[in-house]
Amino acid sequence: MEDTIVAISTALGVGAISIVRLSGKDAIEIANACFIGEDLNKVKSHTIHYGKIVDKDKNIDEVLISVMKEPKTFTRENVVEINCHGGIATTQKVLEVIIKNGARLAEPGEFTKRAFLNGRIDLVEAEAVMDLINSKTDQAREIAMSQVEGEASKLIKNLRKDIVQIIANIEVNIDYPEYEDIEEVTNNKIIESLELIKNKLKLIISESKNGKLIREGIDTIIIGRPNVGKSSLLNKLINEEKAIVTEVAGTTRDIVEGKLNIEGILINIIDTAGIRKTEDVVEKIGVTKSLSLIEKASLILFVLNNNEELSKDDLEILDKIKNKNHIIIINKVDLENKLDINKIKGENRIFMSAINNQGIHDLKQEIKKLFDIEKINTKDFTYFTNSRSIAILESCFEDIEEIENAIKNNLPIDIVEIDIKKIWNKLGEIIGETYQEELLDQLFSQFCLGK
Ligand SMILES: Nc1nc2c(ncn2[C@@H]2O[C@H](COP(=O)(O)OP(=O)(O)OP(=O)(O)O)[C@@H](O)[C@H]2O)c(=O)[nH]1
Ligand SMILES: [Mg+2]
Repeated sequence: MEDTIVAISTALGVGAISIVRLSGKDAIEIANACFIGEDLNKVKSHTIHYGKIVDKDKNIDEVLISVMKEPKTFTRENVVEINCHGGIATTQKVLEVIIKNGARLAEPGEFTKRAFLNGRIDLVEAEAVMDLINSKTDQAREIAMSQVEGEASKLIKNLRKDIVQIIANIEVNIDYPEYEDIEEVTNNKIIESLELIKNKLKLIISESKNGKLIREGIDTIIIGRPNVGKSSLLNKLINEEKAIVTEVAGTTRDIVEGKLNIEGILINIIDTAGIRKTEDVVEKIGVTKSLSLIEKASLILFVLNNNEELSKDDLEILDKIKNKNHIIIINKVDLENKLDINKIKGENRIFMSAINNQGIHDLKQEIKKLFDIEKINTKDFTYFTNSRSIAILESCFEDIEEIENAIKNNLPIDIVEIDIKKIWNKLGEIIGETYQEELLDQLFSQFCLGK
């Protein structure tokens, strides 16, 4: 990290002000070399200065420069921020001049990567910086912010402390096996402590999954046979005539997407082609797409027509979705009942008449209940939102179960100890105490340039 990096840190486009940011040992010197105003090498840290950026004898822009000396900066290196006039040409030109004077163009996320490598933030906090930038709802922003502030990392640090405690107990007992039944006592104690850790993990995992929903939204798909009213339902939910509705079966052939917000939780909703056996080439592709989307969705809204008898197709779909989050919607209740409702097992049933706006409110309530949206909303936001952390937590949970079994099967305690240490290491990966270079590259490359 010897070199000094530079990037445009604001969005590229026309705006009142843009910021060109430098970080590194020579940041102040490089900025000073193309600045007319005060001698930046001599100014106090965390001060701001008016002057001009020049390219040899040519004035480029009138600017305000902030000088922040290490270590109290975002990267823990010398940081200079040049506030120049916005607009693509000026900002680019200032960047060019800085590069000419010896800085290197930063890679995406390199500022944050340096903050991590210099120990100012851990990996969870670094990832949360990205989440913060990408937040689309207030809830998402709050979760990200709590991670930036290190609340989530604290959970991991505490779990690691618990594990160290177990290891310490094992070692004491290995070193001083004074009592005959020491082994049994130790084993019971370890299992007890592991159970506690397992419960904590379980809670963090389930809350993290909810947190992920808040950040990314609940991917929801509307399925059902042709003409049951799927597109009508989509339109009512999003309050917009987005999907075409006609009395012709097979109207929707491709997917139609919409978004709605239930008490701050984003629902990404997809209307699909009605599922039926068809010879129409285009419709066939649509049907295949509908079926494949079932696998990926977090919530399935299965629409049936109250005015038609239950068909074999319906039963097939019901079977397909039985193990997934789903709500069964019996639409067209304004028409005569021909559907044998008793044949449909399952609790989540909503009676609806999309045409009369009946049942839409109930459906939203049901979604709220299914995903515990109320609970999500009133919680303090301390959990993990990225899949990487969640996957590691899940694998630690499984490891603990295996260790418990091993202990019950009388595996020697020193081997158990090694496995417990492995969990300690794995948890370290979440916060970046132990990491691999490739992981860092992959992670930070997802950042935007200049962050
Ligand atoms: N009576 C009555 N008609 C409805 C209701 N909901 C939808 N319809 C009508 O049913 C027909 C089909 O509605 P769509 O929303 O296009 O149905 P779809 O499931 O999207 O159909 P495909 O795209 O062909 O699969 C239209 O004529 C709607 O006006 C309802 O609650 N009651
Ligand atoms: Mg449709």
